[in-house]
Amino acid sequence: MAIDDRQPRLNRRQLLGTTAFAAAAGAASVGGALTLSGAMATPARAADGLAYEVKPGELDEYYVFVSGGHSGEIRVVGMPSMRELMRIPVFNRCSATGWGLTNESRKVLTEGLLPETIEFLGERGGIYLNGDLHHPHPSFTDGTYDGRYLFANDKANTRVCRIRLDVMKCDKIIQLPNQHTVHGLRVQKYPKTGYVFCNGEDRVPIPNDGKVLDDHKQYHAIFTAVDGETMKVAWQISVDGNLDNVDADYQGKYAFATCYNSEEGVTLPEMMASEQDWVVVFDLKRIEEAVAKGEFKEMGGVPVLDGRHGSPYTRYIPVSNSPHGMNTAPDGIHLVANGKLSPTVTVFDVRTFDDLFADKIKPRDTVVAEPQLGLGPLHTAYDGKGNAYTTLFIDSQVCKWNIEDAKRAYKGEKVDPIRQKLDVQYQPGHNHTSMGQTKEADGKWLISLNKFSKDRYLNVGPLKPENDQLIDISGDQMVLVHDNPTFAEPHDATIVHNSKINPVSTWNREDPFFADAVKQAKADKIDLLSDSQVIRDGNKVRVYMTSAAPAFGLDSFNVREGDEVTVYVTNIDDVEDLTHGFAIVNYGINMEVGPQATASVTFKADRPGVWWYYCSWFCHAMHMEMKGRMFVEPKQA
Ligand code: CUK
Ligand code: CUA
Repeated sequence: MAIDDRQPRLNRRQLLGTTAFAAAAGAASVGGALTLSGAMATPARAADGLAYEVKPGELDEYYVFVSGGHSGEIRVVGMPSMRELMRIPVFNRCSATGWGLTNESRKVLTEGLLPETIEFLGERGGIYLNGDLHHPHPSFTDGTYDGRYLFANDKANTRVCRIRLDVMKCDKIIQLPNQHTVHGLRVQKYPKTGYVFCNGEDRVPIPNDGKVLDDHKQYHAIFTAVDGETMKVAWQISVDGNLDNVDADYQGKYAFATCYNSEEGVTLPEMMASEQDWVVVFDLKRIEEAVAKGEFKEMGGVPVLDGRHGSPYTRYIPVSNSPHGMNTAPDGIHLVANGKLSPTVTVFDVRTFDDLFADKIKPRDTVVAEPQLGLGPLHTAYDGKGNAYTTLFIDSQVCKWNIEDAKRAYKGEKVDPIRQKLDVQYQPGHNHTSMGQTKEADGKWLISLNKFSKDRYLNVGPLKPENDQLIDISGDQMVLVHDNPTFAEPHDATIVHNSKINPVSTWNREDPFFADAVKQAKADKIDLLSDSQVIRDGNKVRVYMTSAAPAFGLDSFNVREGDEVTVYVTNIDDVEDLTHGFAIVNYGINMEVGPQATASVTFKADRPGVWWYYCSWFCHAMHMEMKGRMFVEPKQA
């Protein structure tokens, strides 16, 4: 094979690089003599910076879990290629996978709803059709990702979800009582997750049953700690003001949230009236002790403490009006509240919080820096080398600044903490660094999640995509290397090294995800891996069938008009990437059946006639022929 000009050449740095092995692999790549794995290849570089082009067949170094905003889903993206690898439906419905249609997904979507919501949703088919997913965050053990779970919030319907990272499916959704919206969500980093911290943003009466309407003095905002293992509310605490974003320390002692609307107003001018808002700090030990001693009010079935001003469980630290992002640095010491309406960010030292709760110091004594960065600071990320990267929404820039220099400037020294400002396109919200939300921040990559793309892409009509930009931060200067259009709407993301995540390729037959189906089959004396059979149980009919490329276990089955039919399809192919589907024409049914999985769907056979069912996931040369007929016998007149 001739040397392709587009192939990377060996440069000096690579030849002098880390190991002789890597250099040899690079040479082989240029010669084309070997097929190389992603880890060994030498992709394209920005000037002398990091490799960012990932060639066909190569693997990315990082997973990025990106929020889907008001699309309600999570997206899994490979970085640095920024290729979208997968979508995980959560609060939305998904036509391809049957999320929201299958019995397995409907159980996840309904079992954690509040009783009054179940009643409210009755006439809408029992599930919410929308969600607004902002903050996806993986579980931690000892300050870094452990690859078990990913948690995220639904701002629209006050829910918290958990995604299992072994199968990349959502397995739990709960709705929080007493609270109205969940906005900020972060998890406990130490000793492990542990708690999932959920900020209640809007203030409402508790209970919110119509007895109190416009009297907003009787409204409350609630902060919730969910137990990430059981997905139950551990405790709640009421606070003053509207909670915005939250983070936790690396010591397992404190959580802290930005708060706006200290005025507790209900209109925009009222909310912005005062010059100052605050960061509220929660003392987890004191709260746990109070819960253990029963010093709470039970409301909506969960323990609720009073954390408003004067409470032993909280402290309020004044900061400029309407702060937004709250970000703990990987040094385990510093945390930053981002000013939004103020051009500053406020830096705290968590080591002062013990004294703050002991009333030995004043709230503002916890502040160690407050650099002025530019207009609209929203969120801050870190490189693990002492630098911070703050998005400036109004300026459309990322500002790189040094934490130690900011502290020196705060003490009165003449130093400028700002290292560089880089234009981004346009109006960035969150930004993220590789492993930057863990103690293993590696200082290689930054992504800027921009709210507007404007002229960066071909025009697709009035609704434009968002723009996620990849920035190399490995050198002294930030270098923009890639634009990536995205659909509504990445608010937040987490960048996880691929060594932390180990998904399976085929389902385990013992998986709890379809345990109900397995249990029912057992009761019906059906072996799901071999039997295809129809069981009639009054007007309930259970249709069991296998699927093995390219045939279902049943060419046809009969039911009667008016029957409640449940179809269980078990994919007995034990082959990686061999997913089948099951769709019934004109019955509005489709579902994914992964290798070794069972999926089920229940519907009313209320249309007599012949209805073809077919495999919807391309599985075989004879995929088109993978089909059968459902005969629905008409009711006798
Ligand atoms: S929020 Cu969207 S830009 Cu919901 Cu994390 Cu700041
Ligand atoms: Cu089975 Cu397509």
